[in-house]
Amino acid sequence: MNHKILSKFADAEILINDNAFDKINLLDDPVAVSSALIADIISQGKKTRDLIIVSTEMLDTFLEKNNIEISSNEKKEYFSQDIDTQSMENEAIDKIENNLRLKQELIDNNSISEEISNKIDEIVSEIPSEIQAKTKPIKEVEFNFEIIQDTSKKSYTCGDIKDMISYFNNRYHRIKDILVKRRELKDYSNIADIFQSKDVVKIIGMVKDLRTTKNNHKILEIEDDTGEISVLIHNDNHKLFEKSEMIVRDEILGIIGSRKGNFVIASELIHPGVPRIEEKPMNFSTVFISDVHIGSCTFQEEAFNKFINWINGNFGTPEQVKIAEDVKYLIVAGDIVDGIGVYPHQEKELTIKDITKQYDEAARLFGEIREDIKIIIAPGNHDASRVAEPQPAVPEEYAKSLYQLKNVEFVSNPSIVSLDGIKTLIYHGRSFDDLAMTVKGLSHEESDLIMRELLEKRHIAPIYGERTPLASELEDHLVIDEIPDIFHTGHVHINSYKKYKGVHMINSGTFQSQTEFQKIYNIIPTCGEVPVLNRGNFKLLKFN
Ligand code: D5M
Ligand code: FE
Ligand code: ZN
Repeated sequence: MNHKILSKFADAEILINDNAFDKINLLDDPVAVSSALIADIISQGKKTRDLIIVSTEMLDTFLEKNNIEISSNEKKEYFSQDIDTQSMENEAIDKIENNLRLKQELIDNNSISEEISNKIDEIVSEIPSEIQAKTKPIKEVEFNFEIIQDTSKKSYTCGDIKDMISYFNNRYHRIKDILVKRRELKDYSNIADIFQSKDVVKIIGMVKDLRTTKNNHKILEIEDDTGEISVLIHNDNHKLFEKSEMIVRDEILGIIGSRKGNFVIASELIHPGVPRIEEKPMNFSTVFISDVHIGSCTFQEEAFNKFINWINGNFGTPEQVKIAEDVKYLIVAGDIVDGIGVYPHQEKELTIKDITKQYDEAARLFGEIREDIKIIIAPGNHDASRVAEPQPAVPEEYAKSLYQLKNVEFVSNPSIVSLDGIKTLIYHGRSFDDLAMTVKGLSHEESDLIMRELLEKRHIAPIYGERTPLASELEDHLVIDEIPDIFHTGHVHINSYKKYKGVHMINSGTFQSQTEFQKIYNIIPTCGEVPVLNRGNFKLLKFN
């Protein structure tokens, strides 16, 4: 009996002092009381790494609260079954009878059969009902988490020219499918057919090239399956000209205009666009971070530790602690570690110069986070995944220790996940560099404007062949087929938030202070500022 009680506490990672242990053994049902006491401690929010020692004082309070008295009756054995410790399943039972929280984890991980689940319930039900009734129920978190789109295992390209053709064809047709649903473009024509018509022409094409004439008009070279045509945007048409400033090479759009010889004079430019989406209720909180850069000299560990303490309910104002209690999901949009050899002479700026050790340190830090939060990790350009986008999930071979954390899910960059029905598009944000460089009015500081453009263009990285290396897959995985409820990005190291047509567009900043590289580009990071969607309301919590 004694070893059973001790192992109960040990399994729950709770210590018990000698006097309290002796006292428990004087009770009628020491095993049942131990189970109830452990359940009570856990239900009060014990964290895995909290050191809890049951003292006689604590035991007395518990006994008093539950009207349990010490009597000299014969001790009863509540767990009469002989547990076969050889069997893996029964070993699980042995643990679970002592730790309801562990049971929940196993259920969450789908690693528990119905039969075992029933057995556990049976064992738990043997705790006397009067004690059960007085014990607070353990917070059982039910996750309705789903990976809707992940490209980790879908990368088949061998880099052939054939792949390039099918890549662009796929991109064109997927976005065209969205455009043809636009009322204005229902009666569009193929480019090859417009030379017969004189009046209004409507075409859907990819921007092969664009330039500004010496008189400051804009010319787009537009291509579809059937041909090519030059489209002129006259600068007298101020509104249209302004809109055309946002157009980039390789995007797909609809054009309405009139044909003049071999030109189309545009009167309207139509993006695939974003229909307003209806807001869905969220009865939980989701936390968004990115660009932690663990292993870098400029990683702000102190701020990150404050963040961990907050999420675990141990730091912040009462209002902030209340938000922390609601947290169910934590999304990490890339650059978890600083990586190795990402830029020249990076080693001078690293505290950890080994990629596996960087992920070990990440596992240590993320492992501090309470286990009833699901952590979803996508890679960034500093992570150990291939750099070409779509980037497969952080590879297990470099991040074994991170993969050992039970509450972590690894997804590709970009990816789409459903958090209890809230569709979330996660993208690190490398293409922001290209858009900020190419488009007047777009900058790293205002990534919300860039996110809006990407949604309007329905593509994560519209410009092909610039700084963002794109893998020419047979299929274009970067097309935004469906509008998400949340669009979460990172990379620029500057927080931003905007709600656009009902979509929460969030850039989660960084935990890295300014690097030498960022000094040159005058990038001033917002460090340790963490966006949270608290039951649908945006909050920015500061840990800097
Ligand atoms: O990116 C950190 C910051 O540096 C972010 O603001 C983008 C900027 N950055 C990174 N690479 C480039 C290039 N090639 N051009 C311009 N700006 C860049 P990180 O991915 O964390 O290094
Ligand atoms: Fe970064
Ligand atoms: Zn980055």
